[in-house]
Amino acid sequence: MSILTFARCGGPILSTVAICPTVAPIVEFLVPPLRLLRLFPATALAGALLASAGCGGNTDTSATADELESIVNAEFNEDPAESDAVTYDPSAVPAGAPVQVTVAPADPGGTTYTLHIEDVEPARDFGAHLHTGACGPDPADAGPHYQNSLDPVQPSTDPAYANPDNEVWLDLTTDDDGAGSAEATVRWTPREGEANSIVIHEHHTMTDPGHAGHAGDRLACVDLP
Ligand SMILES: [Cu+2]
Repeated sequence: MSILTFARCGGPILSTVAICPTVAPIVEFLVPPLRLLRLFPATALAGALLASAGCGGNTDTSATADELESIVNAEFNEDPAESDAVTYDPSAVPAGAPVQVTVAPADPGGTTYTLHIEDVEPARDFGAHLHTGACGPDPADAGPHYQNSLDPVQPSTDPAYANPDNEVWLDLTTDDDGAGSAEATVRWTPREGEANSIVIHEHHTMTDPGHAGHAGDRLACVDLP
């Protein structure tokens, strides 16, 4: 079983589509969720989206509304006091662009994260990770990546620790309309209070020794509940 999946072609739950192609038509119908979210209650829609992703035996990355641990729907703002989502680079992540993050339990004992952004810079790569600190006025406020097994050497650039099994990586590539999605499932649950944000970075995450986990400048940040 692939425990980590990236959605590289847009759409909120493409990795699940890859697992169960029979739900693809449903998913494509539901793909612009943030536009629908302006019309429908967020939790109900996310539940519907995620529930629609469940398909027979491959339900390890799906969740119903009841199973969602948290969901954040926000619009980026240049002032972190005004929103749960802050942009540090409005040319790439404009103020007003919507973002959705969901967190859900995944069997056995794991966690599934999804990230969906819209109206950001089209047709480009972004990196994204789970970070320890809350978003603040300074991009550095979100602190380092959350690691399940903490690298004794910080900042961590050792692929033995800075990898998508030990951290949560949500790299994505936006489509021509500026929308993009990613999903990642890890086999663990973060320690209480130690994982507080998703940071969106300049480019996809590097994996080579000395650079592993790095994805360039911090462009934006989303606070988790
Ligand atoms: Cu990061």
